[in-house]
Parts: sequence; structure tokens; C-alpha cells
Amino acid sequence: MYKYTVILILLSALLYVHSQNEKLDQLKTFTQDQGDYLTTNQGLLVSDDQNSLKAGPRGPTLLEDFHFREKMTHFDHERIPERIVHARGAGAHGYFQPYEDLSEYTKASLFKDPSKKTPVFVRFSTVAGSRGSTDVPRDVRGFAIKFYTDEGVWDMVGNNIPVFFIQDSIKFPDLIHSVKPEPHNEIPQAQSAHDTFWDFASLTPETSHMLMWVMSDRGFPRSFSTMEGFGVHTFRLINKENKSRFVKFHLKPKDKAVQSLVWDEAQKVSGKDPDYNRRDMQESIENGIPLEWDFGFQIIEEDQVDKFDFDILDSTKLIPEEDFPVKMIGKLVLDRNPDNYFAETEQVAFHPGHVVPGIDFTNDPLLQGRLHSYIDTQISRVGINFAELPINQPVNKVRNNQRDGRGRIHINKGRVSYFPNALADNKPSHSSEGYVSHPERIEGWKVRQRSPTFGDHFSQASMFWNSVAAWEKQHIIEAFSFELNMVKDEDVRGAVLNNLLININETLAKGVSEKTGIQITASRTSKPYRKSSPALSMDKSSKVIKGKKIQIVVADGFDSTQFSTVKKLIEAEKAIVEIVSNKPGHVTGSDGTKIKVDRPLVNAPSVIYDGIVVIQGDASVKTLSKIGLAAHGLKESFLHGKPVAALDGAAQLLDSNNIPRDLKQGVFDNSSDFGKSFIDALKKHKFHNRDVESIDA
Ligand code: HDE
Repeated sequence: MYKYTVILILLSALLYVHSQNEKLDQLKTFTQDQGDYLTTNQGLLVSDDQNSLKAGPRGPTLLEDFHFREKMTHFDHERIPERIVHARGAGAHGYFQPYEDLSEYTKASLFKDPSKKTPVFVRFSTVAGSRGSTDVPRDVRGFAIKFYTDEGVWDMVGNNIPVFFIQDSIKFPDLIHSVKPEPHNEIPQAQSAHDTFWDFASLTPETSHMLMWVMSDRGFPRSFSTMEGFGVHTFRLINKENKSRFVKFHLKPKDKAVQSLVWDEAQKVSGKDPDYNRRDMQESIENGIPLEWDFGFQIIEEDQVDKFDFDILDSTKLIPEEDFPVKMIGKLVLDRNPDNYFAETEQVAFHPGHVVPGIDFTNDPLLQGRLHSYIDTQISRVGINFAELPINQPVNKVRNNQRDGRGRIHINKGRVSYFPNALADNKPSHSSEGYVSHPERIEGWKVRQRSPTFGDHFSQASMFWNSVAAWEKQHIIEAFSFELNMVKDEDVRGAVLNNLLININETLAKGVSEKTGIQITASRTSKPYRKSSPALSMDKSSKVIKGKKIQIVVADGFDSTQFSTVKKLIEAEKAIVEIVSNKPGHVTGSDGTKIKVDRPLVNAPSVIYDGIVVIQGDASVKTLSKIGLAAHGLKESFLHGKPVAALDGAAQLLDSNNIPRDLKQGVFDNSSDFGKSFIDALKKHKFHNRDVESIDA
């Protein structure tokens, strides 16, 4: 009996170790620990790594010093070109698991078995900034997923915005040249607020719809976990019977609403913690709080394409969810941080052309061009053998007749590297299970032309405006105004208003005119569009607050009982508490208990927290009331719409800082109103109904 139990335990341990995540198991075979003793790259033990070989202790370094030269040469070549766009990014490992068998729609094996987890690596990115830029500029966010399926790698290389700036990929170099820092002075970094971008945009009306998204608060997400993801293009799903349907891919934060910073906050975060989003993801995973999304299909039957007043091949359009609901088909979970940024996050190479049977392309001219660009860019960025790098390898075996090239890793045996062959029995051979492109009938003249069905550029930009709440509209007006006030050329400023905004919405155009002084000189050339899609608004609450960060502010003499109650309440919701005080080290509560301070006030800017609670206690409040930074934290939190609490005896700090005690505005002044209402306030995230003008932050 004992023997069998031992065997069973060993077997289940083996299974556990082996079956958690096939990709991570594969990566393990490439990972390396530091070990005890230094060696050169040739495995030679090193006796001294800190002094070069010299002719006398004060003499010149000798050419003979092979160890110095190897070390320095490797260092000299450490960098690879950063991505031409999406250079700034952060990634994590995890898995995808379908909720049900989706064979009715697609033969892709990853969508078949609800008990099967497919390993993924996801990289989030900004677009315009360079690799060392801030995490939170106003920009689009990339949301690229590598699915390591048992049929090969599928890359879904999407964004957090469902539409794109342009309709044909041949315009992409122009778009990117216009938004990147200007070529004569390389200013500004990671910003669209400059002349060349708005010059291009104002002359390219198809940018209108996406501009509305980027000028909304979606341009600076609070966390990767509070942003949506979209495949953007219309793709095809192909089932076993080879029936084709159109599909849009969606990712929605699980139990969380789409939540963002506000612009003033984002700009400050860029200075106080430029790694804000990547740190949030890394810490969240380390704290056992995985990032989770629902993966959705929006399915359109082939005979339904005539239902739309736009072309579904046009990537500047979205399909309103109210017309075609998003079917949630699985979950995406990120639960493991990479071991090495360069090897994994930098070297990961995505390509929309990496597909598996059951997923196919459409003739969207934006997608078609991407099918060339990505593989091309990987060659100059990581080299022709990029697919052999550990992070890019599929979990199933690769067998073909491609050979050699710089940095080749695999050792292909045998003398046959061609097909057909008799010498190796014609192997590797074709497979009946292999990828077959959907046999779409195509007929047409060879022309350089945009389809007339791609002609409407303003309807959905107006729809976005119609769909969002009053505070979102206000933020959009402020965003356009901020950007245009950074533009120097008067003609460019005028063109944005008179070519684009006036055609999107009159109130928007008037609002921007007031805040920029740009005159409206044109009248609308497009028909007003009345439709709205409530799904586009961010005016919603999350169901959970897990992963949010709240600062509890205390000084010596704080009320220990109130402190523990507040801390427990927040931590029970899996949110992260940081204890902030006027001094580093420890603070002592009213009953003599000492607690460790996580950060002194000077290291705890309010902008890196989702909410603030100041604990009562006479001595503590007295100390804090004399510290400008404590007042600043409270005021700034209020200004940025966050839940603010200064409880009981600490509430005098609200009064002295002009912060109205008003529960409806998310300001808590006594412990009896606290508790669940504070958690609800954190779920709501921001209170945009505040009179912030009265705060001198
Ligand atoms: Fe990309 N894009 N893109 N893009 N894109 C790149 O590939 C390109 C577009 C997106 O985390 C590059 O490996 C063209 C749409 C993401 O590594 C490059 C066009 C969408 C990432 C490239 C587009 C994206 C990239 C640069 C116009 C959303 C980062 C480095 C047709 C659906 C992936 C690289 C990562 C990266 C080309 C438009 C998303 C140059 C030509 C639309 C998330 O190949």
C-alpha cells in the first residue's frame, strides 16, 4: 500500500511539474543560473575579472588580454535596433483557455477543448516613443499575443483601440514619420502634440475616428489589466466543413471596467514613475494577482456584410457591439513574469501572418500590407533566424528545408534539404492537416485605387462622440485643445478644426475653438450622424479592485485600531496597501504598536496610487498638518478624481485644504460611512463631478 502511495505521489508530482505550461517548460531548457565561478564564453575559469592585463601596474593594457577583449567586445554589441514602432513594451507569460468547444466556428485546436490551456506570451507597448520613453504618454497601446498552440504559433497583433488611423498600409510610413519626433531636432519624444503629426492628420480625414479614441482617456490606461484589446481588422474563421465567417477579435478586462488616468496625472506619472504600467503588471503578478481578460468573437456571417453602412474591410470602422454582440469564448490570463527582459520581451517577434488552420485573412488593405512588414522588420531587428530564438519557438516541432543564415541554432541532420527527394523518402512531406488558404474567388482590374466603399470618414468619429459621457466629451475637447496649443503653424491648427472637427461634431469644434482661439471658418461638408454605441463609453464601474494601490498615510500617534480595520478592509479585496509616513523606517501607533513604513511621503507621490486614506490620531494629524507634502497628496488625489478619505479626527485636513466633505464626490470624512462605500468608490475609480478649480494643487 505504502509503495503505491509513493508511486502515485511521485507520478502526480511529475505531471504537475510537467503540465503547467508547455512553453515555460520549453524555456526552462534555455535558462541559465549564474553558478559559483566566472568563466569566459569558452568555459575557461577566470582568476581576475576586475583588472586588465597590463605591462606593469601603471602600464598600458596588452592586446593579448583575450578576457578583457571578449568581455568588452560583447558589451559593445549588446544592443539591437529598437522596434521602428512599439519600441517601448512589457510582456508576461500566461495561458488562454476556451469556455466551450468552438468547432462550429473554427477548426483551430486552441478553441476546441475547454480543459486545455494554450500557453501565451503577451507584449504591451506604446507606439511612438522610443524604448526608454514613458509608459503613459497619450498614445495607442499595442496588445500583441503569441499563442503557442499545438498546431504552431498564432500571433494576434492587436491594439487597445478597435480602429486604425489609415485604410491602406502604404500610408503607414507617412503616418509614423509624422508622429515620431521631428527629424531636424528629434523633438518631441513620445508625443503626438506637434506640428508634423497634426499636419498629416488634418490632411488625412480617415484619421478622424481613431483620433477621437486617442484624444479620449483611453490614450493613457491606468493598467494593462484595465484596457481592452482588439484585433482591429476583420479576420476569417474557418470551421471543419471549410465554412468561412468573418470575425473581429476582442479582449475585455475580466470583472474590471476600462479605466484610465487623467491627463494631468499621466503627465506627472511620466516623471514620477515612467515604468508605471510595467511595474503595475510585474508587481501584480508577483503578488499573486494575475491579469485577466475575456476573449471575444464578434461573428459576422458572409451574407450579413451588406447590413453595414460601411465596408467591413475598412479598418477605420468598428462593428457596434449592440448590433453584433461580442460572444465571450475564453479567458486570457497572465500569471508569470519573464526571467529576462531582453531574451523574452525584446526578442519576441510578432507577425500577423503567423496563423493556424481555422484562422484566415481578409482583403483589408491595411492587413495585407502588415503581412509583409512584420517578417521584414524582424530580419533587421533580430535576424533571419528569429523564429529559432527560445521565446519565438513553437511548442511543436519545426521541420522544413530552410537552412543556415546568421545565428543558426538548430543542427539539421542529414544531407537532404530540398523537396521533392528520394534520398529521404520524400520527407518531410506535405500533410493533409496542413494550412490551406480560404479559396476566395477574386476578380478585378489591377488598379491603384481606394474602394468607394471606404469613402465615409466622419460617421463613426461622430458615433464615438455621441456615445460617451459628458465628462468624457470634456476630456476630448481638452485633449484636442492641449495638442493644438502645442502646434505652432497656424494653418495646421486651422486645418484640424476646419477639415476634421467641424465634420465630427459642432460642440466639439466650438469647445476646441474656445480653448485654442482657432477660428471656425468652414462649415460641415458631411451629413450629421446620430447613431451611438453605449459600449464605447468608459463611464462604468469595475466589479473588483484587485491590483489597485492605496496609500494609507500615518505619523507617530496614529489610531492603531482604525489603521488595522482600514488595512484589512482593502487587503481583503486583494488591493495593495502601502503605508506612507513623514519619515522612513517605522511609526508608532496610539497603543504603542510599531509598523513598517513602505515609503516616506517624498517617495510616495499621489499619482502612483488609486486612492488615499489618512488615519485619525491627534499627534499623527498634528504632524501631518504641518507637512506640505501631505496636504499636496490629498489635494492632488482630489484633483485627479480619486477616492479620498481623511477619517474622523483627520477630517480637519480636508477642511484646511478646501476639499469638500461630500460622499457623492468620493470624499470620506468619517469611519461610519467608510467600509463598503470606499470599496465601491475604488470600483468607480474616478469622480469626475468634482469642482477641481477650487483646489490650488
Ligand atoms: Fe504594427 N508594426 N503596423 N500595427 N504593430 C509593428 O513590427 C505595421 C498596425 C502592432 O509587441 C512592427 O515587430 C504596418 C495595426 C503591435 O512586438 C512593424 C502597419 C495594428 C506591434 C509594424 C501597422 C498594429 C506592432 C514594428 C500598417 C493593430 C508591436 C516592430 C498596415 C491591429 C508588436 C515589429 C510587439 C509592430 C508594421 C499597423 C499593432 C514595423 C506596416 C493596424 C501591437 O512591422
